Amino acid sequence: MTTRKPVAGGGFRAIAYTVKKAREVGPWRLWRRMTAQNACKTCALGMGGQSGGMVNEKGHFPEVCKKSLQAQAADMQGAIPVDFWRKNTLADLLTLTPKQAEDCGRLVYPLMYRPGEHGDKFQHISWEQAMEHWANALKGSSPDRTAFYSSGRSSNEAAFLLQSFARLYGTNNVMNCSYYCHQASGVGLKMTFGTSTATIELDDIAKSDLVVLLGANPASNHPRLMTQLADLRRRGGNVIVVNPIRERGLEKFHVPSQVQSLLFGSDIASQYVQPMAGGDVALLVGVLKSLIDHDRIDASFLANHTHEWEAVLADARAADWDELVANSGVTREQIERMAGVIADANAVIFAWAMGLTHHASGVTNVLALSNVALATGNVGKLGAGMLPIRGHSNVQGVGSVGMTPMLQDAVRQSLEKLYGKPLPTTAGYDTHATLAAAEAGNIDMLIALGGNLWGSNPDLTWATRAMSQIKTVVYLSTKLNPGHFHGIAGETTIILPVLARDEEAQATTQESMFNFVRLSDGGQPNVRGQMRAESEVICDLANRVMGNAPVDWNRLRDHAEIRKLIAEAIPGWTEVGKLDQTGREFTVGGRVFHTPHFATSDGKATMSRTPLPSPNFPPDALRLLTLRSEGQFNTVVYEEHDLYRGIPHRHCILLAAEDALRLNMQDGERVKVRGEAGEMDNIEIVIGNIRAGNAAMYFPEANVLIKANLDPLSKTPAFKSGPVWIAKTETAP
Ligand SMILES: Nc1nc2c(c(=O)[nH]1)N[C@H]1C(S)=C(S)[C@@H](COP(=O)(O)OP(=O)(O)OC[C@H]3O[C@@H](n4cnc5c(=O)[nH]c(N)nc54)[C@H](O)[C@@H]3O)O[C@H]1N2
Ligand SMILES: Nc1nc2c(c(=O)[nH]1)N[C@H]1C(S)=C(S)[C@@H](COP(=O)(O)OP(=O)(O)OC[C@H]3O[C@@H](n4cnc5c(=O)[nH]c(N)nc54)[C@H](O)[C@@H]3O)O[C@H]1N2
Ligand SMILES: [Mo]
Repeated sequence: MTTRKPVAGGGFRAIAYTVKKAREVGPWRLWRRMTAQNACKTCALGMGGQSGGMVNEKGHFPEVCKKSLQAQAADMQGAIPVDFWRKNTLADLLTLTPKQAEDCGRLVYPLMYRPGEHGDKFQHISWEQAMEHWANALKGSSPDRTAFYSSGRSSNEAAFLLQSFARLYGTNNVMNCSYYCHQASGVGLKMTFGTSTATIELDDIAKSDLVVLLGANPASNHPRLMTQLADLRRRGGNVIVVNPIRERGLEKFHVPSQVQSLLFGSDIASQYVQPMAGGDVALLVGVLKSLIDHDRIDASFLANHTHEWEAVLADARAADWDELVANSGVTREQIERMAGVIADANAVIFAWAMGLTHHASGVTNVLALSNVALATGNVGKLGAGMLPIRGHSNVQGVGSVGMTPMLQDAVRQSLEKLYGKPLPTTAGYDTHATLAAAEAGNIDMLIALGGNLWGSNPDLTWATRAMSQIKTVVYLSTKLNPGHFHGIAGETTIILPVLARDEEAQATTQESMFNFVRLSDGGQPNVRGQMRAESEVICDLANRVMGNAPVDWNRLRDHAEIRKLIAEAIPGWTEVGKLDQTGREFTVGGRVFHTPHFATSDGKATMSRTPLPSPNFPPDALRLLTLRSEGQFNTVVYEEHDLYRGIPHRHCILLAAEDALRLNMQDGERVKVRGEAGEMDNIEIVIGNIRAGNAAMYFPEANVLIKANLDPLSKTPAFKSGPVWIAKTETAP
């Protein structure tokens, strides 16, 4: 179906979709999977766990959204047919779109591909062959030429095991998808508060009277958060949305579990600010300037609980309004109105996602936001604080348990004690640096625990080239994506079929974006095959490579044993060691601040100066935001159209009417879009409500267009401000 009219978020369409999916995979089976005691597998809001599926951290039921159903139903698909691999050469597989790859079904046995062999096709191999090949390759590889990647869908147990194995093997080349996601938030928050995650818990939202939501589209990506925002408006609070696109679901949302809201919709934004992409630093400095001008700064909070406030306020005072307005693309009046609403509120939560992090100024954005929060005394009290809206369901946990390049000293020392062996202290490659090292011929083996490392990269031509320089790539995956075919190794590519967390025989844990650790019971797969638990595969590998030393890897096949190690090694996680006895889920210690005493040596927060991003941008280019539709989960595409934005298919570019007029282009016209890394032809123009000067296209397809312009502090690529040029297409549609 196609529609060109944006519709409000949520509502009956979400319910109709539920019914459709239930029919496809069996209503009873789907219901059982949805209500089992497992954490939801999509976003990091943290549904499910011991209180049962579809229950939030405060015990509220039913909490369900379309994409959690989508993901569940997709994992319940049948197996990829046996003759699929016999029929298709690599060249055939390279033509699959993300949706076609996803729709192939579940991976059920190990596969191997070596260029040119077996008619250039993937071969079905046994687990024994796969593991032996992998272990031998690792034994022959050198640790500094080996890299480990993890997405955020895996369990804490699997991630902890894999990073432990990597360190003991001798490398810090350990990274996760966060480097392409919220790393800028982690770095900015750590610089300011000494911790790198949300400073609030879920309950705080109910105690706030203003949420400032920047660069996030929770109507699509975190629908359960919309219930909280709708409730906040209903109790008389405010929501300020800062986003270059007028996302319809952030104006009005139909909460499916509330009758009144389902029928008539709930208002969300009370003020909608549309900056230029990358204009947030200037906007936030403007807010600070206005607060100073109107004497609305909490001076005693700054003096008692922060460092460096004098320099930050002096910069804002000295900033020039004309420059702030030009750089942000927002009028002074709008900025001052926003500042006034923040100043009038009692308890403000500042929430953000990729619209702030996916820029070369990603960390600066987070610092500028933290400055506004501190200047108004809105951190370290009930109902107020910082909320990075995390992506994958367990991306925060994967990072917490150490799936990051260099470990904190304390964690490394604890692990050294536990394993009785010194661990590497080198910097290790982050995600982009791994690909760059691969391109330079410096990586022999890459191990990917889930995800689609290839498709997540900017400049996909470069990513393909980089991955082809690696000798062996091993993927542990549930389903196919184009990364398995484009991210092919020079010598051997192995795909190992694994169980999703909620199909594993043993319980696992996950951490939500509110620092809440869930216990998931596991369950059974819906499809027959040779899939194994991720932890089992890692223990098997470790055993083959290292034998029984320095730990008994066979003992660690028991998840309760892994949890004991996590409890000892990871600060704030002692409770995870008791989880098997008590079943009591918990909030990680030392992260939530309800008093202004932060995790720094003297308890004070540190403000940072935030220079405005350089206005050097090709004057004839548009700023391209690459984003998600409601019908995809990252590189996994479930539906081709974007219902909420009224965009009929994925080969579209969203443009403002005045840009289209200036370029002499019409709605529906097919054009060529050129970026710094490549071009896409036959792209349909959709005219919509986006701030003039910006354009939007879908990730991952648009990754062929953009070059990696990295944030120097977090190494996050600027996925949301690459220059693009549009030209009339020569080929007729
Ligand atoms: N349905 C669904 N849910 C998901 C995902 C998914 O793919 N699909 N992915 C998961 C993951 S891993 C993540 S990280 C999150 C992502 O969640 P989001 O960050 O919400 O997703 P995006 O679509 O990348 O973009 C967010 C918004 O930022 C705005 N934006 C872009 N540039 C700027 C800017 O310069 N300034 C401001 N203020 N706004 C800007 C865009 O217009 C868009 O509305 O969602 C998670 N949940
Ligand atoms: N241009 C542009 N690029 C971006 C972004 C953007 O907004 N714009 N967003 C970035 C962001 S925020 C992120 S997080 C990354 C996404 O980075 P990734 O996390 O690497 O990618 P995903 O698409 O989520 O990975 C999907 C694959 O994970 C596997 N999988 C799913 N479930 C499981 C499981 O339970 N276990 C295992 N082992 N495998 C599983 C399946 O094979 C599936 O195809 O992309 C980044 N890239
Ligand atoms: Mo993400």
